[in-house]
Amino acid sequence: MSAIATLFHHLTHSPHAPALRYQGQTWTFGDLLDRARAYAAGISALGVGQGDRVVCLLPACPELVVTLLGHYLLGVIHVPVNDRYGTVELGHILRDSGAVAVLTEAGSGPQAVIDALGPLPSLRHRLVLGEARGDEVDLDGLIGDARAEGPPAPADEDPALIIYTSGTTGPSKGVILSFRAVVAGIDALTRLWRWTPQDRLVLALPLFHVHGLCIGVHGVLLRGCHAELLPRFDAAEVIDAVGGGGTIFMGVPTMYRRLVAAMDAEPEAGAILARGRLFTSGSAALSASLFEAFQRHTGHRILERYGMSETLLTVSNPYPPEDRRPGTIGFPVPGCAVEVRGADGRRVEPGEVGEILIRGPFLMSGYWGLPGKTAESFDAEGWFRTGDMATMDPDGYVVHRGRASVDLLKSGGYRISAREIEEALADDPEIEEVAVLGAPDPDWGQRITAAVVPTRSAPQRSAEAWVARLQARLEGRLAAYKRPRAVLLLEELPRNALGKVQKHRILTSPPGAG
Ligand code: MCA
Ligand code: AMP
Repeated sequence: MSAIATLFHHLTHSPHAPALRYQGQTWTFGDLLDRARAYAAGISALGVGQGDRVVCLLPACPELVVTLLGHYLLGVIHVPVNDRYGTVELGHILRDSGAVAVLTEAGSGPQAVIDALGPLPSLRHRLVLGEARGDEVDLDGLIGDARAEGPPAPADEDPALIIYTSGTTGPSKGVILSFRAVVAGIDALTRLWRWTPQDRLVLALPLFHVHGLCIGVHGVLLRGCHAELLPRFDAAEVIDAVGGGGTIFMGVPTMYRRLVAAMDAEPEAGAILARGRLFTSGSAALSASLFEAFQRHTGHRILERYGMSETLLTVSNPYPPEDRRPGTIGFPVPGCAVEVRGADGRRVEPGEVGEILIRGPFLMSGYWGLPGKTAESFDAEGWFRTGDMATMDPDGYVVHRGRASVDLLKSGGYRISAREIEEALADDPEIEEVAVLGAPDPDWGQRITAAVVPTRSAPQRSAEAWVARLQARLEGRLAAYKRPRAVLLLEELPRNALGKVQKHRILTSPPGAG
């Protein structure tokens, strides 16, 4: 069966089964498919077709899933984007992807950001959920009586999604994920985790990254289960949703920390979460102490796994709870090959640090419009270089040991390019030099920190006043979670003999700290 047919199996064969619950309303697989076909007919009539890119800035809601499925029916490439992005991030993505249409909610932040960007060469249609203005197209009006019936079904190797993600250099890159990759990767993972049609997923993750969109939405489609969709993460709402019958929850460590804090405050919440079946964590490292605190409250051993936009989910702890080992990411997911290799290309011995390399059907097709960067990210044998460092326990469990580059940060589970922030700060006339780094933080994993060398003529300011200045200068340009929360004032940046900034020295022994 083709990848698209596999993905649409429950949509076409289980039309009466519930697929989503959102704000008290249930959407069956049949409802989603019916609306998706109508949406596909609507955008087709606007001239949007196979291979075109449509940027989706809708918040997590059923219409987001409808538009995703409508795009899949036509072979239109769905480009999910963080709805908190500012002009720098969104301007880049709209231009780089050459999107012909963009989806936003009426009156939302992204709508204002796009207004501020002005006309873009490729963008022909602004589709709006809610009341349309001027030449915008109202999504409900577009979803008319016509139904897309028989457009050419996308081939397995056709791109399904382009997911923009941060790199170590400059602006974000579009990761192209084919139908084959998404279906193979999520099918393998959700089988490993024993999802069944009886499961109800409590989905409180953003739907513009692999974690929420690929595992969450595609997992529901592939396994025929049912998601309680929450517009955003809130510990109390997650606890209520598990109390109401939710069986699976997936989160980033920051979310688990908040759940533990809620249970510390109200221990009955632990008994409610105990009713769930499976709790998974990923996107950033889960500490063993957080694993233990969650187990103490709920009896559940969180299943930690590892993934990446470019590779989908490739390493996971085993399903049997007693085999889930805290502080590790587990074993290769069936169907893909994972190796940890040293700089000399040899597989590491237990305890030795090396880079995680991945090969197999879950890998991206490449970076959008960047054949050179795509080629650089694979070695001569076709292994994808993740840039993640790891060791292996003697019995094969993989332990994540951080990133090779100090320029790629993780905060709240979001991947962040230090360079993107440095470039956005470079036009500050009162900054001589700036380096952005991630300071360890118990809540966010890493706290975005700017090491600033002020110009000689800059007025004297405290570090707090600098934080306020940087925040204000980046407002509207970069998403809030990328704006520095701390500033270290330095007289100069530490450099090596070749003049390269040595970021690792800034947090440990900043030279001339003022
Ligand atoms: C938000 N705030 C922050 C940060 N984020 N402060 C410091 N560091 C941060 N990282 C601030 C906001 O500016 C705001 O401050 C206040 O916290 C509340 O902001 P809000 O956005 O509402 O935060 P939140 O809703 O509490 O967000 C926390 C969160 C969120 C729910 C954990 O970060 C989240 O959804 N993360 C998931 C990311 C994710 O899905 N990653 C997957 C990619 P003020 O009040 O002052 O304005 S990784 C992936 O896909 C791979 C394949 C994988 O392995 O999974
Ligand atoms: P993204 O491309 O946004 O999906 O982020 C991928 C990155 O998240 C990986 O390269 C890792 O650095 C990090 N990551 C994902 N899962 C884990 C995990 N379980 N432990 C540590 N880091 C993780």
